[in-house]
Parts: sequence; structure tokens; C-alpha cells
Amino acid sequence: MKYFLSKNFMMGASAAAWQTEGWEGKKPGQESLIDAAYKVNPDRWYEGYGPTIATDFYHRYKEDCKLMKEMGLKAYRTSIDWSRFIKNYETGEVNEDAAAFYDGVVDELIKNGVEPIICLEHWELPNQLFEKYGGWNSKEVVEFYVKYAEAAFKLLGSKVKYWFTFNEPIVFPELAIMDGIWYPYKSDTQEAMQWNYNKVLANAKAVKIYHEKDYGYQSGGKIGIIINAAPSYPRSQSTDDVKAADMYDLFFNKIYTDPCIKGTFPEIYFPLLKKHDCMIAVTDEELAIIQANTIDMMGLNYYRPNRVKARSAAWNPEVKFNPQYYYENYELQGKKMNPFRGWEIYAKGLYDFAMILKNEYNNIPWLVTENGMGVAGEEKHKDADGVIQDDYRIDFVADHLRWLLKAVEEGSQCFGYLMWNFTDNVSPYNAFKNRYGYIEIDLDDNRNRRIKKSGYWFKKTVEDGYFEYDGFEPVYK
Ligand code: GCO
Repeated sequence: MKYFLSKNFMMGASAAAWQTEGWEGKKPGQESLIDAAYKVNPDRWYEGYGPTIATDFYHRYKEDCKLMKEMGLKAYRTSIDWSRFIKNYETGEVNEDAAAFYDGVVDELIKNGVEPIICLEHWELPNQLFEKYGGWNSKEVVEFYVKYAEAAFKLLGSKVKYWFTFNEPIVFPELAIMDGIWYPYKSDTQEAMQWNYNKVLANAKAVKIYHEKDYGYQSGGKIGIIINAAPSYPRSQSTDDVKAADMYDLFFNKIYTDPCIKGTFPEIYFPLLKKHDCMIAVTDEELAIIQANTIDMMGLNYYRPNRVKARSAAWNPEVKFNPQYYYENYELQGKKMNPFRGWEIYAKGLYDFAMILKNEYNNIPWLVTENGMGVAGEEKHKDADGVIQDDYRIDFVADHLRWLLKAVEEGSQCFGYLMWNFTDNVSPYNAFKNRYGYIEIDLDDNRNRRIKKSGYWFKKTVEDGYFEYDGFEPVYK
């Protein structure tokens, strides 16, 4: 079956500064928090790889921009590394070398016909601000972020028309502050919720500046936030399972989608934090800023569905509150899996969330800013010419795209699809274990780039304006 793409549907790919650039040009003290996470425990990163060199985008961005043109990319989303871009984090003084680098990247993208989409914080919080102020637990860091954001708008606002304030803002609070999985391995739910709230506040303050000052908004520029949201499916329609799914939805989607799109937090949120002795620092003035400065567009990073059920065992009263107090994860019998990442594949979930944005969030314009399939051992799928035959990735992308186009037909204002990712790059902790790219990064050959079969599929799809999908089931080795 043929699926047609409208001419102005933004087909592209995504990446991030810390996952591609490498540390070249960054001086001691300019580490980001995720750089520090690698420095502290390189042993916990797959085969010891981390952000040190990454894909060496810092030196090879012109080569990559040419590959984007060759593949017909219409847009490329990446981030500015805050810890690199700003020389004095308290004053917001810009590092001129970094400014020249990012200016050059944006110019190269535009020169190659690729729309630059820039995210301001893709987990690149300066580690100095974490160590000195406690990171996003601090209201001062919110102010430092706003100074950084305005400096970025000032430098690039005349060329960049699509801005995002954060990428997956919940991930560090969840994995590093609440659940102790990532560095700094904390287990403090209240602090995690303060990180989340302060990022929502920082988003609103950056939106306010972008909307009120002349950095491109008046000539059609848009600003939003990228959220790794997904539908929250209950095991059954029983009251207890549905309540579990609603609570998961609250703590992992709505504490961002509601304030950033609607301007207000869910009514039950702050009372719940109080009930569980987790209330955070909130002021009426801050809530007024959040209400008055909502986003123009949303970025959705969708990989997998969230499936939950009611808890069978009561939460241990000796253990501090965690949203898992209200739910347990639920494994769908017979689900389609990506065995390399351990994530369920459920393309209809993208349609379902598109309908949520249409029906519950004022049909806000949005982009798929990440969707993709990480696979380990891709070298096993090389043909005689050394081209990785990633039919599984073509199937994954086509399946998700066909569901997305169904949502667009039904009125969803999705205006583009950016796959994660353009070239293979460094995942948090998994490093180069799972490869996501349309383009291979050959670690055994000077990080040389080689277009995969999916990259040629992308090129043809954009040229033809359509793709075929028959739902074939790839065989995973
Ligand atoms: C993984 C992926 C993700 C992406 C992230 C970028 O978990 O395997 O690499 O972590 O890097 O979604 O925003």
C-alpha cells in the first residue's frame, strides 16, 4: 500500500550536541552534567565509549551537512551545548569560539537546504551549575538558563525559526534524581519534582522572551518543548487499572504537557505532592508566568507505549514516595519487541498520542522529534558492498509513519517526522551499543560515515513523495 507525504511535511532527523560533537574545544570546567556522568563512571558506559569524541561532529559537521543534502533531509534537529556555549554561566557571557561553531553549523545546514531546528538543553546543563547550585533544584539556575536562552536567540534568531527549550526534560529528574539509575544516583522524589517544575518555569520564561522580543517570533518563528510522552494504557478497564494508568499519565506526561500547552498543572498534582510529603517550592508569580507563556508547538519523542496496572502489593510505608506507589508496569502478552533495547514496538501508540494532542491539547501543532529503533550488532547485516541492510528500521519507520499520516488525515496538526537519529551516535550509558542512524558510524574506520539501506529508503521516499508499506514482519537475528 502507498502512503503519500505532503510536500511541506518536514521529513528529517534528530541528534544532540553531547551525543555527536565530542569534547574538542571545551575547556576544563566546561563539562555538562552528562559529560560528568561519563567522567565519573566511564566503566558503566558500553565498551567505555561516551561523549569524548562521539561522532566527531565538531570537526565533521560540513561532511554531515553534505550527506543530509544527498539524502534529501528537509530538517535537522540538534542542540546547543549550554556548557560549551556560555563562558560565564551566572552572567550568560558567550564563549565566542562556541558561538562561531554553532553559527557555522546553522549556516552549513541552511546552505545544504536543511531547516535547522535547535534545542537549548538536551541534558547539557553545565556541571558547574549542578555542583554549585544543585542544578535544576535551584531557582537561580532557572535565571541562568534564561540568560543563556536569550544569548542563543540573539545569535541565531535571524536564521533559526524552530526552537525547543528542552529535550526530554523529565529523564534526568526521573533516572538521576528520583530513581538513582544515572549519575548522580540520587533517590529523592521531592527534589526530582522540583527539577521538573523548575524546568517548566524555565520553559515559560524562555517562551516569554522569545515571544516578546525580536528574535524571530514576529516573523513566524516557533518555540516549544520536546517531551518523551506516550499513551498510558491500562491492563484492563477495571477502575483500579484505569486509575493506575491515569496516575502514570499524570507523573510522566501531564506534569509537562499541561503547564506547557494549557498553562496550568493538573488540579490534583500539588495536593498529591503535599499528601506524600513531597511538596515543592512554587509561587503564585511563577504560576502566573507559566499560565501566560505557553508553547507554540510541541516535540514528541515516541519510542514505545506505557502499559500499567494497579499495584497488587501495597507500597512499603518505610520507603519514600515514588509515583510507582500508584502503578506497576504491565507486560502485554505477545507484544512486538525490539529485543536490543528491550522496548515494545507499538506504532499505533503514535496515532493514539496524536489524537490526545488533537482532542485534549487544543490540537497544538507538533513534530515527531524522535522515533527510531536502536539495534546492536548491525555489522552482521552488511551486504557485499558493506551497506547495512536495516530492513527492520525501514519497517519500524514506515509503520510509525503510516499511523502518523492517519492521524494527520483525521486532523492532527503534526507537521513533520524527525527520526532518531541521523547518524549513529552516543546513547546515554548504552553509548554505541544500539545503533539508530540512517547513516552508520564505523568506529573501526575513523568514524567514517556510510549510508544504510534505510538512508537510501529515506532519500527515495522524499524524492517520490510516498512510501510503500505492507506490514512485513522483519526477522530479528
Ligand atoms: C536510547 C536512546 C535515547 C536517545 C534520547 C535522545 O535510550 O537508546 O539513545 O536515550 O538518546 O531519546 O533524546
